[in-house]
Amino acid sequence: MAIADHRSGYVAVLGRPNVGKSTLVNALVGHKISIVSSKPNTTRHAIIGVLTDAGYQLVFIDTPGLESASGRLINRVMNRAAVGSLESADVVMLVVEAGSWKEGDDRALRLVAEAGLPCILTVNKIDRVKPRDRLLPILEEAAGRAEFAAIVPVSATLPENLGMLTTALYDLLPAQEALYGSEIATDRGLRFRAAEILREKLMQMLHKEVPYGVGVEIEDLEEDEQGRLRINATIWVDRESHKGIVVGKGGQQIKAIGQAARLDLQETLERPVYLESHVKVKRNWSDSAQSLRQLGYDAEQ
Ligand SMILES: Nc1nc2c(ncn2[C@@H]2O[C@H](COP(=O)(O)OP(=O)(O)OP(=O)(O)O)[C@@H](O)[C@H]2O)c(=O)[nH]1
Ligand SMILES: [Mg+2]
Repeated sequence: MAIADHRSGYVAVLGRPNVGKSTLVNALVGHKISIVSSKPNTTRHAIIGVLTDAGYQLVFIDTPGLESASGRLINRVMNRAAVGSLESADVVMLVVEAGSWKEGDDRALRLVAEAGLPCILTVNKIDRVKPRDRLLPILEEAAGRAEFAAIVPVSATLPENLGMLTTALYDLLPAQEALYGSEIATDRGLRFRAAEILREKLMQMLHKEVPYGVGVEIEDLEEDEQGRLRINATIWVDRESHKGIVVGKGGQQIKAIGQAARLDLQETLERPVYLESHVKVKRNWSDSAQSLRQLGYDAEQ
Protein backbone atom coordinates (compact mmCIF):
# COMPACT_ATOMS: atom_id res chain seq x y z
CA MET A 1 0.00 0.00 0.00
CA ALA A 2 1.36 3.42 -0.94
CA ILE A 3 2.09 5.70 2.02
CA ALA A 4 -0.30 8.27 0.55
CA ASP A 5 -3.19 5.84 1.10
CA HIS A 6 -2.21 4.97 4.66
CA ARG A 7 -4.15 6.45 7.57
CA SER A 8 -3.35 6.74 11.25
CA GLY A 9 -4.20 8.81 14.28
CA TYR A 10 -4.89 9.12 17.98
CA VAL A 11 -8.33 8.24 19.32
CA ALA A 12 -9.11 9.59 22.81
CA VAL A 13 -11.47 7.14 24.53
CA LEU A 14 -13.52 9.19 26.97
CA GLY A 15 -16.61 8.76 29.11
CA ARG A 16 -17.88 8.52 32.66
CA PRO A 17 -16.55 5.69 34.85
CA ASN A 18 -17.60 2.06 34.29
CA VAL A 19 -19.11 2.42 30.79
CA GLY A 20 -16.64 -0.12 29.35
CA LYS A 21 -13.84 2.04 27.86
CA SER A 22 -11.02 -0.30 28.85
CA THR A 23 -12.94 -3.42 27.83
CA LEU A 24 -13.49 -1.82 24.43
CA VAL A 25 -9.85 -0.84 23.97
CA ASN A 26 -8.74 -4.38 24.86
CA ALA A 27 -11.26 -5.91 22.46
CA LEU A 28 -10.32 -3.53 19.63
CA VAL A 29 -6.56 -4.02 20.03
CA GLY A 30 -6.88 -7.75 20.73
CA HIS A 31 -4.61 -7.69 23.80
CA LYS A 32 -5.01 -6.96 27.47
CA ILE A 33 -3.82 -3.35 27.45
CA SER A 34 -5.88 -1.93 30.28
CA ILE A 35 -7.32 -3.47 33.43
CA VAL A 36 -11.07 -3.94 33.91
CA SER A 37 -13.39 -4.40 36.87
CA SER A 38 -17.07 -4.06 37.66
CA LYS A 39 -16.23 -1.12 39.97
CA PRO A 40 -16.01 2.48 38.73
CA ASN A 41 -12.63 4.28 38.71
CA THR A 42 -10.62 1.22 37.73
CA THR A 43 -8.39 2.99 35.18
CA ARG A 44 -6.12 5.60 36.77
CA HIS A 45 -3.76 6.51 33.89
CA ALA A 46 -3.95 7.41 30.21
CA ILE A 47 -2.82 4.20 28.49
CA ILE A 48 -2.13 3.69 24.82
CA GLY A 49 -3.35 0.65 22.88
CA VAL A 50 -2.34 0.31 19.23
CA LEU A 51 -4.36 -1.43 16.53
CA THR A 52 -2.29 -1.92 13.38
CA ASP A 53 -3.92 -3.30 10.25
CA ALA A 54 -3.18 -3.27 6.56
CA GLY A 55 -3.52 0.34 5.51
CA TYR A 56 -4.27 1.96 8.85
CA GLN A 57 -3.24 2.31 12.48
CA LEU A 58 -5.56 3.38 15.29
CA VAL A 59 -3.81 4.58 18.45
CA PHE A 60 -6.37 4.45 21.26
CA ILE A 61 -5.80 6.43 24.44
CA ASP A 62 -7.75 4.70 27.21
CA THR A 63 -8.47 7.16 30.01
CA PRO A 64 -9.79 7.26 33.59
CA GLY A 65 -13.55 7.77 33.78
CA LEU A 66 -14.39 11.48 33.94
CA GLU A 67 -15.66 12.67 37.31
CA SER A 68 -16.95 16.01 38.51
CA ALA A 69 -15.64 15.72 42.07
CA SER A 70 -12.21 17.11 42.71
CA GLY A 71 -11.76 15.03 45.90
CA ARG A 72 -8.33 13.62 46.60
CA LEU A 73 -5.27 14.55 44.58
CA ILE A 74 -5.36 11.20 42.79
CA ASN A 75 -8.83 12.03 41.44
CA ARG A 76 -7.63 15.37 40.11
CA VAL A 77 -4.60 13.68 38.53
CA MET A 78 -6.90 11.08 36.94
CA ASN A 79 -9.23 13.73 35.54
CA ARG A 80 -6.28 15.66 34.17
CA ALA A 81 -4.98 12.53 32.43
CA ALA A 82 -8.39 12.03 30.80
CA VAL A 83 -8.82 15.65 29.69
CA GLY A 84 -5.16 15.82 28.60
CA SER A 85 -5.72 13.00 26.11
CA LEU A 86 -7.72 15.46 24.01
CA GLU A 87 -4.58 17.49 23.30
CA SER A 88 -3.02 14.78 21.16
CA ALA A 89 -6.24 13.32 19.78
CA ASP A 90 -7.39 13.42 16.15
CA VAL A 91 -10.74 11.86 16.99
CA VAL A 92 -12.78 11.30 20.16
CA MET A 93 -14.58 8.08 20.92
CA LEU A 94 -17.15 9.04 23.54
CA VAL A 95 -18.40 5.90 25.26
CA VAL A 96 -21.81 5.66 26.93
CA GLU A 97 -23.96 2.81 28.21
CA ALA A 98 -26.99 1.87 26.12
CA GLY A 99 -30.17 3.07 27.78
CA SER A 100 -28.68 4.81 30.79
CA TRP A 101 -27.65 8.33 29.86
CA LYS A 102 -26.58 10.14 33.04
CA GLU A 103 -25.39 13.55 34.12
CA GLY A 104 -21.79 12.31 33.85
CA ASP A 105 -22.39 11.63 30.16
CA ASP A 106 -23.58 15.22 29.65
CA ARG A 107 -20.43 16.49 31.36
CA ALA A 108 -18.23 14.31 29.14
CA LEU A 109 -20.13 15.48 26.08
CA ARG A 110 -19.63 19.16 26.99
CA LEU A 111 -15.90 18.58 27.36
CA VAL A 112 -15.69 16.89 23.98
CA ALA A 113 -17.70 19.69 22.35
CA GLU A 114 -15.27 22.27 23.79
CA ALA A 115 -12.34 20.37 22.27
CA GLY A 116 -13.93 20.79 18.83
CA LEU A 117 -12.77 17.38 17.60
CA PRO A 118 -14.84 14.96 15.51
CA CYS A 119 -16.62 12.59 17.86
CA ILE A 120 -17.96 9.10 17.46
CA LEU A 121 -20.59 8.22 20.01
CA THR A 122 -20.05 4.60 20.99
CA VAL A 123 -23.13 3.17 22.65
CA ASN A 124 -21.76 0.17 24.54
CA LYS A 125 -23.34 -2.79 26.36
CA ILE A 126 -26.08 -3.31 23.76
CA ASP A 127 -26.13 -6.99 24.78
CA ARG A 128 -28.12 -5.79 27.80
CA VAL A 129 -30.83 -4.16 25.70
CA LYS A 130 -33.73 -6.57 25.63
CA PRO A 131 -35.72 -6.89 23.51
CA ARG A 132 -33.44 -5.54 20.78
CA ASP A 133 -36.10 -3.28 19.28
CA ARG A 134 -35.57 -1.04 22.31
CA LEU A 135 -32.22 -0.06 20.76
CA LEU A 136 -33.53 2.17 17.98
CA PRO A 137 -35.22 4.75 20.26
CA ILE A 138 -32.08 4.76 22.45
CA LEU A 139 -29.92 5.62 19.42
CA GLU A 140 -32.41 8.22 18.18
CA GLU A 141 -32.42 9.91 21.57
CA ALA A 142 -28.59 9.95 21.63
CA ALA A 143 -28.50 11.43 18.13
CA GLY A 144 -30.50 14.41 19.36
CA ARG A 145 -27.91 15.32 22.00
CA ALA A 146 -25.12 16.60 19.74
CA GLU A 147 -23.61 16.54 16.26
CA PHE A 148 -21.76 13.25 16.16
CA ALA A 149 -19.64 12.13 13.20
CA ALA A 150 -21.25 8.71 13.72
CA ILE A 151 -23.18 6.75 16.33
CA VAL A 152 -22.15 3.12 16.68
CA PRO A 153 -23.96 0.65 18.94
CA VAL A 154 -21.54 -2.02 20.20
CA SER A 155 -20.97 -4.71 22.76
CA ALA A 156 -17.37 -4.91 23.96
CA THR A 157 -17.93 -8.20 25.74
CA LEU A 158 -19.79 -10.24 23.09
CA PRO A 159 -18.12 -8.62 21.02
CA GLU A 160 -20.46 -7.04 18.48
CA ASN A 161 -20.09 -4.32 15.82
CA LEU A 162 -16.43 -3.60 16.57
CA GLY A 163 -15.68 -3.75 12.82
CA MET A 164 -18.30 -1.06 12.27
CA LEU A 165 -16.58 1.03 14.94
CA THR A 166 -13.10 0.74 13.38
CA THR A 167 -14.56 1.64 9.97
CA ALA A 168 -16.21 4.76 11.43
CA LEU A 169 -12.93 5.73 13.11
CA TYR A 170 -10.93 5.04 9.95
CA ASP A 171 -13.09 7.51 8.03
CA LEU A 172 -11.96 10.29 10.38
CA LEU A 173 -8.21 9.53 10.41
CA PRO A 174 -5.71 11.77 8.66
CA ALA A 175 -3.65 10.30 5.80
CA GLN A 176 -0.23 9.68 7.28
CA GLU A 177 2.26 6.95 8.05
CA ALA A 178 1.95 4.65 11.05
CA LEU A 179 2.82 6.30 14.38
CA TYR A 180 4.09 3.11 16.08
CA GLY A 181 5.96 0.05 14.87
CA SER A 182 3.59 -2.74 13.80
CA GLU A 183 4.78 -5.01 16.67
CA ILE A 184 3.88 -2.43 19.36
CA ALA A 185 0.57 -2.87 21.21
CA THR A 186 1.05 -0.44 24.10
CA ASP A 187 3.31 2.36 25.29
CA ARG A 188 3.68 0.82 28.75
CA GLY A 189 6.55 -1.36 29.94
CA LEU A 190 6.63 -4.53 32.02
CA ARG A 191 6.76 -2.81 35.42
CA PHE A 192 3.65 -0.78 34.78
CA ARG A 193 1.75 -3.71 33.30
CA ALA A 194 2.70 -5.97 36.19
CA ALA A 195 1.58 -3.38 38.76
CA GLU A 196 -1.71 -2.90 36.91
CA ILE A 197 -2.51 -6.61 36.71
CA LEU A 198 -1.98 -6.98 40.45
CA ARG A 199 -4.10 -3.87 41.01
CA GLU A 200 -6.82 -5.38 38.82
CA LYS A 201 -7.10 -8.37 41.16
CA LEU A 202 -7.20 -6.02 44.16
CA MET A 203 -10.00 -4.03 42.49
CA GLN A 204 -11.92 -7.20 41.63
CA MET A 205 -11.47 -9.08 44.90
CA LEU A 206 -11.77 -6.31 47.50
CA HIS A 207 -14.96 -4.47 48.40
CA LYS A 208 -16.46 -1.20 49.57
CA GLU A 209 -13.86 1.56 49.92
CA VAL A 210 -10.83 -0.75 50.28
CA PRO A 211 -9.87 -1.04 46.56
CA TYR A 212 -9.90 2.76 46.20
CA GLY A 213 -7.18 3.13 48.83
CA VAL A 214 -4.92 0.57 47.20
CA GLY A 215 -1.79 1.32 45.19
CA VAL A 216 0.86 -1.03 43.82
CA GLU A 217 4.57 -0.39 43.73
CA ILE A 218 6.89 -2.80 41.93
CA GLU A 219 10.00 -2.92 44.09
CA ASP A 220 11.85 -5.32 41.88
CA LEU A 221 11.31 -6.99 38.52
CA GLU A 222 13.97 -9.27 37.14
CA GLU A 223 14.09 -11.63 34.24
CA ASP A 224 16.31 -14.67 34.83
CA GLU A 225 18.28 -16.61 32.18
CA GLN A 226 15.33 -18.94 31.59
CA GLY A 227 13.10 -15.97 30.80
CA ARG A 228 11.15 -16.23 34.07
CA LEU A 229 9.98 -13.02 35.68
CA ARG A 230 10.57 -12.50 39.39
CA ILE A 231 8.41 -9.72 40.70
CA ASN A 232 8.43 -8.18 44.15
CA ALA A 233 5.47 -5.90 44.79
CA THR A 234 4.34 -3.73 47.66
CA ILE A 235 0.62 -3.13 48.04
CA TRP A 236 -0.06 0.23 49.63
CA VAL A 237 -3.18 0.73 51.73
CA ASP A 238 -4.10 4.07 53.22
CA ARG A 239 -5.47 2.84 56.54
CA GLU A 240 -4.28 0.44 59.23
CA SER A 241 -7.66 -1.34 59.27
CA HIS A 242 -7.41 -2.06 55.53
CA LYS A 243 -4.17 -3.96 55.93
CA GLY A 244 -5.94 -6.77 57.79
CA ILE A 245 -8.66 -6.88 55.14
CA VAL A 246 -6.16 -7.21 52.28
CA VAL A 247 -4.12 -9.84 54.11
CA GLY A 248 -7.21 -11.73 55.33
CA LYS A 249 -7.55 -14.42 57.96
CA GLY A 250 -4.34 -16.44 58.12
CA GLY A 251 -3.14 -14.61 54.98
CA GLN A 252 -5.82 -16.28 52.84
CA GLN A 253 -6.93 -13.15 50.98
CA ILE A 254 -3.48 -11.93 49.94
CA LYS A 255 -2.66 -15.48 48.88
CA ALA A 256 -5.74 -15.69 46.65
CA ILE A 257 -5.06 -12.23 45.17
CA GLY A 258 -1.40 -13.11 44.51
CA GLN A 259 -2.35 -16.39 42.87
CA ALA A 260 -4.92 -14.74 40.58
CA ALA A 261 -2.40 -12.03 39.66
CA ARG A 262 0.36 -14.56 38.96
CA LEU A 263 -1.83 -16.60 36.59
CA ASP A 264 -2.92 -13.49 34.70
CA LEU A 265 0.65 -12.14 34.54
CA GLN A 266 1.82 -15.43 33.04
CA GLU A 267 -0.91 -15.37 30.43
CA THR A 268 -0.63 -11.68 29.55
CA LEU A 269 3.16 -11.41 29.61
CA GLU A 270 3.58 -14.90 28.11
CA ARG A 271 6.25 -16.23 30.46
CA PRO A 272 6.53 -17.94 33.85
CA VAL A 273 6.12 -15.54 36.76
CA TYR A 274 7.07 -15.62 40.43
CA LEU A 275 5.26 -13.01 42.42
CA GLU A 276 5.89 -11.94 45.96
CA SER A 277 3.69 -9.26 47.46
CA HIS A 278 3.41 -7.66 50.85
CA VAL A 279 1.13 -5.00 52.27
CA LYS A 280 2.27 -1.67 53.71
CA VAL A 281 0.23 1.08 55.35
CA LYS A 282 0.94 4.43 53.75
CA ARG A 283 -1.51 6.90 55.21
CA ASN A 284 -3.19 9.26 52.72
CA TRP A 285 -0.82 8.34 49.91
CA SER A 286 -3.49 9.18 47.33
CA ASP A 287 -3.46 12.80 48.49
CA SER A 288 0.32 13.19 48.38
CA ALA A 289 2.08 14.36 45.20
CA GLN A 290 5.29 12.66 46.27
CA SER A 291 3.65 9.29 46.90
CA LEU A 292 1.70 9.52 43.65
CA ARG A 293 4.87 10.21 41.70
CA GLN A 294 6.49 7.22 43.37
CA LEU A 295 3.70 5.09 41.92
CA GLY A 296 4.16 6.57 38.45
CA TYR A 297 1.40 9.18 38.44
CA ASP A 298 2.00 12.47 36.73
CA ALA A 299 1.32 14.50 39.90
CA GLU A 300 2.46 18.08 40.31
CA GLN A 301 3.51 19.48 43.66
N1 LIG B 1 -22.79 -6.48 29.62
C1 LIG B 1 -21.70 -5.81 29.24
N2 LIG B 1 -20.81 -5.42 30.16
C2 LIG B 1 -19.72 -4.74 29.73
C3 LIG B 1 -19.50 -4.42 28.37
N3 LIG B 1 -18.35 -3.71 28.28
C4 LIG B 1 -17.85 -3.63 29.53
N4 LIG B 1 -18.66 -4.24 30.41
C5 LIG B 1 -18.48 -4.38 31.85
O1 LIG B 1 -18.53 -3.08 32.45
C6 LIG B 1 -17.68 -3.03 33.61
C7 LIG B 1 -16.72 -1.85 33.48
O2 LIG B 1 -15.82 -2.09 32.42
P1 LIG B 1 -14.48 -1.24 32.25
O3 LIG B 1 -13.93 -1.56 30.90
O4 LIG B 1 -13.60 -1.42 33.43
O5 LIG B 1 -15.08 0.24 32.25
P2 LIG B 1 -14.31 1.64 32.15
O6 LIG B 1 -15.18 2.57 31.39
O7 LIG B 1 -12.94 1.42 31.61
O8 LIG B 1 -14.26 2.07 33.67
P3 LIG B 1 -13.24 3.10 34.42
O9 LIG B 1 -11.85 2.68 34.08
O10 LIG B 1 -13.56 2.89 35.86
O11 LIG B 1 -13.59 4.46 33.94
C8 LIG B 1 -16.96 -4.39 33.66
O12 LIG B 1 -17.64 -5.21 34.57
C9 LIG B 1 -17.11 -4.91 32.24
O13 LIG B 1 -17.07 -6.33 32.15
C10 LIG B 1 -20.48 -4.85 27.41
O14 LIG B 1 -20.39 -4.62 26.21
N5 LIG B 1 -21.55 -5.53 27.91
MG1 LIG C 1 -11.11 1.77 32.45
